[in-house]
Amino acid sequence: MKSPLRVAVTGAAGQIGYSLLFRIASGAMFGPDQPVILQLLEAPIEKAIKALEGVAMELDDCAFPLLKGIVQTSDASVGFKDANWCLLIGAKPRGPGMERADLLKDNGKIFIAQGQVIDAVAAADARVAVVGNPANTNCMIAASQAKRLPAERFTAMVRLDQNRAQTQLAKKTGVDLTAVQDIFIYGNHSPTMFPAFAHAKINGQSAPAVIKDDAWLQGPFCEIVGKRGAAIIAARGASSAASAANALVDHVRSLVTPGAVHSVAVKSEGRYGFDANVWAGMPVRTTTPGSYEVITGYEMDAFAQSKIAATNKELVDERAFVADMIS
Ligand code: NAX
Repeated sequence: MKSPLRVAVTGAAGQIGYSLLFRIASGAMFGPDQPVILQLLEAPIEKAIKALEGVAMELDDCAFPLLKGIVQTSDASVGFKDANWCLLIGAKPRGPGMERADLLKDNGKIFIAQGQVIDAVAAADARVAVVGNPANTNCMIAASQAKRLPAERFTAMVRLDQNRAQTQLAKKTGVDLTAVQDIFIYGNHSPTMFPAFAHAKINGQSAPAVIKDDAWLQGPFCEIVGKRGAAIIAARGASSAASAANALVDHVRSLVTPGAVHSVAVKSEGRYGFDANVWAGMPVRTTTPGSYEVITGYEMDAFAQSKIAATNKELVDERAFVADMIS
């Protein structure tokens, strides 16, 4: 039997946490032969701590053979201790009338503190995946605090956007979902992100050649994917939770599966028109478990370049809002 992986999850009693933890414990994230210890971190709020107790009781009641321990804490130095994976979901939501700059700064404080503690106490091979919004910039902030862990270990999730785009292309063409490949998300996890449809394949053929409707691809397709989160809030009265948890399972599973090709927000080295040192969604190929290389060489036409310029501008603006915190 392999030794257990320690998986730290922040915001563990939140709605994404509630959909996620049971799947990690069942083996969906790290495989059916990989035991795990869940280290659950919540905000030091009585209601959240109490809710976390209930979640831990339910995890116990599932009798998952792979679940070898549960830590419940509101102390980051306990939650991240020796963690191999740190899944950062907990974040401050945008309140009524709150300015974007204030949201960025409030979350900046959380991610600076967590970045420092992770760097100090997590395992030598620790990997960090950020979901809490604004995910790309929160990830950049956490990574900025790391002196021991390399920046490539810090990724943010754009997989939900990739999954949404894949499904929309399959629905449009009436093919099975698995016939749609190589649809990658560039940029910010926000309505500005760009699903690069020109490189997607449907049954091995170029997606635009199969769909024969560039106006739909450039307009409604990009809009449906970009505004899907808002559409779910409008319909459900709450933000995406199960699909976000599922996307995080996919994000990590793909990152530990050599050869997997998928969209991840990673530190930009200036490729595809992104400023260096913003965290931007782009296609990666997993090399060894937990490590990846950016797939280079996709040609961007004028439309793609303009979309990337817009999402890059948003990332650069977000970075400017928090520059004084991370310098
Ligand atoms: P919830 O409000 O249900 O849960 C968040 C939990 O985090 C709460 O239990 C809260 O007590 C906890 N928390 C807050 N600050 C904390 C801290 N400093 N340390 C530990 N725990 C803390 O939100 P939920 O629906 O679970 O969403 C969580 C985050 O994911 C939000 O920021 C949300 O915007 C973001 N999302 C990101 C997505 C993505 O694709 N990157 C998609 C889904 C989701 O919108």
